[in-house]
Amino acid sequence: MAHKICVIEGDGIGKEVVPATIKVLEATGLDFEFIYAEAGDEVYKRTGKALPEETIEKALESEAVLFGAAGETAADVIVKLRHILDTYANVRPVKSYKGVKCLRDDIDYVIVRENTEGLYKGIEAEIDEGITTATRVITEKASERIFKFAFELARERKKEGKEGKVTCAHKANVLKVTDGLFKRVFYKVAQEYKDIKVEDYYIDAMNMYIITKPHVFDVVVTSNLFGDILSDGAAGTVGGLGLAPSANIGDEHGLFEPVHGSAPDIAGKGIANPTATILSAVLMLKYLGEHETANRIEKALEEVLALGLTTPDLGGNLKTFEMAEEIIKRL
Ligand code: GGG
Repeated sequence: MAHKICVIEGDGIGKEVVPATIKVLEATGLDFEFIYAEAGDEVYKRTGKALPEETIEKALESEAVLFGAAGETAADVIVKLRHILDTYANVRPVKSYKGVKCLRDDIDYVIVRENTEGLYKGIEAEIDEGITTATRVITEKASERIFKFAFELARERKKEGKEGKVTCAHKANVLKVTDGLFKRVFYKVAQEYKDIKVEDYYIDAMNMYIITKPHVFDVVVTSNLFGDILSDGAAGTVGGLGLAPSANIGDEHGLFEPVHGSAPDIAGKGIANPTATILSAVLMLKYLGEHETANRIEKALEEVLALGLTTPDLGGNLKTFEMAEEIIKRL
């Protein structure tokens, strides 16, 4: 049976990197039914709704969602969609590829970001003129499930030869109540995973360590906003946002998207790097149980990167679709 995938290109370069990724998926020979849906700044301007009901329905009834990029309406599109689908774990691999200028060539870890609460819960208010607040929500329940997810992932990676370690990043010395709870729950859950090493760092120090010793990490788990910021910095150590994929995983749904946004500075030029979206599709295929096809795409992509057949952000001179074509040739 065909895999039913809801495809939301979104804004800016989403309209370029997603079609290039669809071409690669179609070339694998797997059977897909792509259901297209709209969301983002453009549909908001046209209809007054950034995330139309029809899009939500299509996302809910698909096996997985492939998303491109959000712009100004990110809070009402991608953050909201993650909440609706209850995709509580945002999985952001950080990996160095041959042929790409990276800080080191042995970086291979995963940032697991709690996706449903923290400061991205969206509880903001203007309590008086010139005085605004945002409420940071950290619950025991959501913390427990993200830590379990991180520990299970570390176990899976250990089977593949990785160290088997989870690093928790927080700011419990300042955010004593919210991150106090977060850190406490981390060590409580760790008790159930004696086979996995544990450590914790303050988020500011962690921000330095992903630059000074990125090779020592395996699974890094953190709260929503910290994870959003940390993962962009981490992407910078392995070639930039053009190479950073992500998976949003819940118990019922999976949503896959590049870490980058709509990149209005290069949108429409046809030069956006499709790698992050193609690697997000690789994560989607693994989620769908299509491991052989996922590995085939990643291997072809690795060859293309190693040969320098890339878009200008990585020093090449290919267009978005030309890079996708090079991958297709090697599938
Ligand atoms: N494809 C991811 C995207 O569009 N990112 C833009 C953005 O602002 N995202 C916020 C977030 O990842 O929480």
